[in-house]
Amino acid sequence: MAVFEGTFTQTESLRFAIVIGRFNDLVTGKLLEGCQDCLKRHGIDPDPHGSQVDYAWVPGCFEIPLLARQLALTHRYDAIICMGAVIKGQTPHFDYVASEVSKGIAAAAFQTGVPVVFGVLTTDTMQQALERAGIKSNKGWEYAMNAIEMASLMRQVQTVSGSASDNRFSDPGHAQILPPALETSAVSTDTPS
Ligand code: INI
Repeated sequence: MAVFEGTFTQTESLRFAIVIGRFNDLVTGKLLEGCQDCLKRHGIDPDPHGSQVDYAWVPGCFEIPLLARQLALTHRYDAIICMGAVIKGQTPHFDYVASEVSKGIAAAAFQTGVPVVFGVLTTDTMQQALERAGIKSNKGWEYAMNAIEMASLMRQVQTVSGSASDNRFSDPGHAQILPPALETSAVSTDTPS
């Protein structure tokens, strides 16, 4: 009946928020540069004084989900890009932070109906993190691509499901339930065989 696929054109009306951890900012600063470069090359103005991208710096990855959810609840953004770097140390601290940030980012997306990109590096060493933040490749670029694709895809699905406000919550009190798009099958599919 239909194939929904995000595109990377017609980006001039898209709006994004970027949530980024200061912890390991040698790495996260580079991820941000890669992300901004990708946005720019796809016609999105990354200037914080412009109208397309807002930024929120948080102390570390543990704080990312709270900001991501809060920003998503404003419904000003087509997608939220979260970036951070969790690097293994001598203690189990890494596991707690990595576990909470991954679960929290997934929850923020499900609870709000807004795409939230998981742009958090989890590595054993600083070297591995740097390799993924510009030395070999820059994952920040990939995270921006994911955000553009999801933003475009969600707009298409929202158009088909009636109105763009269908799966947008303005009341944080409703934030614990799934967005309508996930509760009802808003996009009909063929009867399963
Ligand atoms: N935060 C990170 O973003 N990366 C890490 O590697 C990290 N480690 O390993 O400790 C880290 N810790 C800080 C944490 O995210 C919180 O900011 C802190 O616990 C205060 O809540």
